[in-house]
Amino acid sequence: MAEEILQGLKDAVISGNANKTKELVDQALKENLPIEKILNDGLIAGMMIVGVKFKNNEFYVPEVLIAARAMHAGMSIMEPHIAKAGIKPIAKVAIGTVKGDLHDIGKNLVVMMWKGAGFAVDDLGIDVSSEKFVEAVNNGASVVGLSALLTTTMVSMKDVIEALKAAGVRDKVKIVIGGAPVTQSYADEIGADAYAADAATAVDKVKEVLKI
Ligand code: B1M
Repeated sequence: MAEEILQGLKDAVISGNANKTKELVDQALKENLPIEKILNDGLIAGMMIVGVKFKNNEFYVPEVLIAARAMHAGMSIMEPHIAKAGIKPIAKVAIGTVKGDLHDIGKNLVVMMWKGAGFAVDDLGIDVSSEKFVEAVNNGASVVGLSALLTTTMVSMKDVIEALKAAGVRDKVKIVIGGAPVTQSYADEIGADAYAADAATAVDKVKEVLKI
């Protein structure tokens, strides 16, 4: 019975069926399934498969957005139970589109994937100044994600790294960068800890830099 509910939950997230997701979360709670199991083997497991399908071009942006909506629907029921159970997120991470850049579709996909993987995400939004990234680290983010879509704004990524150094917090945080014009060699050049080509890979990279 438990396995059936969890498999159904995974499938509901993958197919983006928000109503079914809510229904199955309710059922799982009624059956007293452990909160961590509902999260890890149901909702998060579903979102991880969405990430793999996205990476393999089996899913495109709309499917990911619909799956994330289903995941959110399930999470809204789970949140009070997670708080009561005292389950802590894997890590606190922050992300923003760098100064001067207003593109947020890719950044939002990374937010969804990171949330889907169990991270607490501080979404700083678009056109984010270096100071705001420093503030996020001072507020406990152990990873900072930087997104840029313009060749003219990707240079701000270097400014963020310099600002983190100047504030004396560079060694407290790992930096993951991404966005259409960004490359691994650019990450190496500016001293970022990792580059991710897509939102699903961004999950792998955070786990890699945090060694989890
Ligand atoms: Co803009 N735009 N845009 N635009 N826009 C591009 C990026 C452009 C390539 C179009 C073109 O000329 N062919 C071009 C950039 C050229 C360049 O610099 N090389 C461009 C330009 C020039 C501009 C303006 C300057 C246009 C103007 O006003 N003259 C202007 C700049 C505004 C500003 O930012 N200051 C501008 C404005 C806009 C809109 C506001 C109209 C709109 C943005 C709406 C929004 O985001 N809410 C827009 C859009 C939609 C685009 C295109 C069409 C689509 C971008 C997108 O959302 N892609 C884009 C052309 C294109 O790509 N075909 C274009 C889908 C998204 C899922 O992909 O963001 O790459 P992407 O994210 C991917 C990966 O890159 C990665 O994961 C995502 C998915 O897996 N990723 C990360 C992203 N961030 C990551 C972070 C990570 C890891 C992975 O870790 C932290």
